Amino acid sequence: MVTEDEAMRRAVALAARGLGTTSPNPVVGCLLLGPDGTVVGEGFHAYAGGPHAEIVALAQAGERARGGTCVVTLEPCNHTGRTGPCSEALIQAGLRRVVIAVDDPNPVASGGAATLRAAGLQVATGMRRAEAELGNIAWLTAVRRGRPFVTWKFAATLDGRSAAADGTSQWVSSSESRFDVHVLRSTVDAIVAGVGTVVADDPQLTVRDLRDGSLAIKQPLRVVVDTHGRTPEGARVRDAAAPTWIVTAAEAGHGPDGRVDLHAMLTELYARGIRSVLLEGGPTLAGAFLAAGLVDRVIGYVAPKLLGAGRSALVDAGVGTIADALELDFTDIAQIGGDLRFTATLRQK
Ligand code: AOF
Ligand code: ZN
Repeated sequence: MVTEDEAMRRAVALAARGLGTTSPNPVVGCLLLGPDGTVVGEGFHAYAGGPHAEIVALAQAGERARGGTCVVTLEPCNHTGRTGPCSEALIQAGLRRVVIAVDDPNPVASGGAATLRAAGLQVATGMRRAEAELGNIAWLTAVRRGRPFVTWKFAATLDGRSAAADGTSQWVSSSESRFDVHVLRSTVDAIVAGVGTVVADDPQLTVRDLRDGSLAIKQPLRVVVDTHGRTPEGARVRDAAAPTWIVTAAEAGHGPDGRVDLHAMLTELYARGIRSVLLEGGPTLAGAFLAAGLVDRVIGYVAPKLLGAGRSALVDAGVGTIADALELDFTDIAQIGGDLRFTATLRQK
């Protein structure tokens, strides 16, 4: 026997197992409780085009779901897309009650709750909503805004420097932090860097196992923001390890500053199915994203070092006076090796 609240907690945890592989679809977790309150089926959405979480759980439960309760992190879909409507499948399976954490913001698929109610099922929404929202934050934000969810990631010393006065920047953060970044990369659809970083550091921008250097099977799209097309022919971002899009202003259009139009670039990425991007590398590019209001979350690795002189982690974010400072809320703080990792979300202006 589990309570519905406990079942939802487990559904949110199950959903997270799809992180990094479901785009352009959401992560979804589902538990089915039989009439006596025992778990008779569970499932999560593993990849776009694959069965939805509810269908996986129903297949497991079979007849045992009849008269029971479906506990699901996202409103069941109501449309025939790559698969059939989950609302109908739940009705056919004879469920009595459906508990939902978050309403579906996708206009194509929403309406499942209404369909279920019309068929006489009890529907309750909002259980553990905040937790489920956080678990699906990239997809939900992307669908609501029509552009990918943007995380700016940086590494810096305690005094906010990401390179020393002579330009050296390797190993600002610990090996544990660098490993953590590869885990972070594995959860996003694209990694974005500026051409300045590509020219200066020649990063590969792939997801690797740092113990043996082997490449992960699924690689995010590499995106280089390169106004004038300066990416060197032999740059490692051009290798065959992952797909790459080199975005020039000629292709994406010019923004107000004469450089690549970042709004247009993100809109195009969304159209290509990208729901989350990790913005890495380039204090100038990060400043441009922030100034344009295009950063949703910041993850900073702060090393217990001081440099005094050196390059700032961030250059001009369009803030000239303290009243205009960009404001954030910390959502997580962790110790990674000897470093601190903070996660913070930007307040909407
Ligand atoms: C999922 N997995 O478990 C649920 C989803 O592309 P389709 O046809 O698979 O439909 C995707 C939409 O279905 C998705 O954007 C979301 O609105 C809804 N629910 N999607 O991929 C799931 N429950
Ligand atoms: Zn569905």
